Amino acid sequence: MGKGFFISFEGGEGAGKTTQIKKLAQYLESKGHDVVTTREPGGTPAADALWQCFIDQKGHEWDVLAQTLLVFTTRRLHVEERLKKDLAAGKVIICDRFTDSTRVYQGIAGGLGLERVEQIKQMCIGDFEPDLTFIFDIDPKIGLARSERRNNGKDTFEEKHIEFHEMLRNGYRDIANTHQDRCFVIDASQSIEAVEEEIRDICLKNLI
Ligand code: T5A
Repeated sequence: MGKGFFISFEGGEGAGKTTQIKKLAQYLESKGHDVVTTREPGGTPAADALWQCFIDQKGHEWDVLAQTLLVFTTRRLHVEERLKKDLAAGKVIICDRFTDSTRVYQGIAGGLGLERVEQIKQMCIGDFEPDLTFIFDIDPKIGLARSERRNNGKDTFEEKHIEFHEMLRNGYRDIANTHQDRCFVIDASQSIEAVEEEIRDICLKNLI
């Protein structure tokens, strides 16, 4: 049993995270790593069910503090019931979104403020952070168009005005600057193959 490694993927809507998570998981498995993939909000049956409550309220938006408390409730369950155990078992965890999503969606674009997010975070999961974070940077118009083509519809945050999505993009760039020790900004407008290669290179230098 050794200490594992925790990788998170972050970015605005339709940036290509899910696509690349599958590819990276396969690649790392081929190199002999014990890999688990997961996502937030959710990651355990109870956390998934709690997030589904929020999704089901479409049309009656929760205020930003309620959203933040909800995502940190689901995150605490995810960390305590799953992620800490996987790390203790020496696994490589690849997670689609983590606390940086809350910093950006609720703290910055949602207006709650980063200080409030950090206070709630400390209370719920302490200093638990990824070892490595990929931030997918893309013009939101391109990301939203990708999501729409795939979904045939918009979800809760996708239907927000374009300025909201620009705030997300700038927020993620700020997070990358503040957390340079773990964050790598990826140009997500490149081809799927080019993004894949860039991510592998960074993993080779930082993990393998
Ligand atoms: N949220 C989440 C909060 O508000 N606070 C929080 O704390 C957390 C954790 C989650 C929502 O919850 C919010 C943020 C989100 O709004 P979600 O459905 O998981 O909702 O949303 P996303 O994470 O944005 O998932 P998406 O599936 O929309 O985006 P992905 O995963 O970034 O994109 P992906 O890989 O599915 O690709 C989208 C399409 O583009 C194509 C793919 O084939 C696919 O069709 N594609 C490319 N096309 C061209 N070139 C490339 N390089 C491409 N890469 C992918």
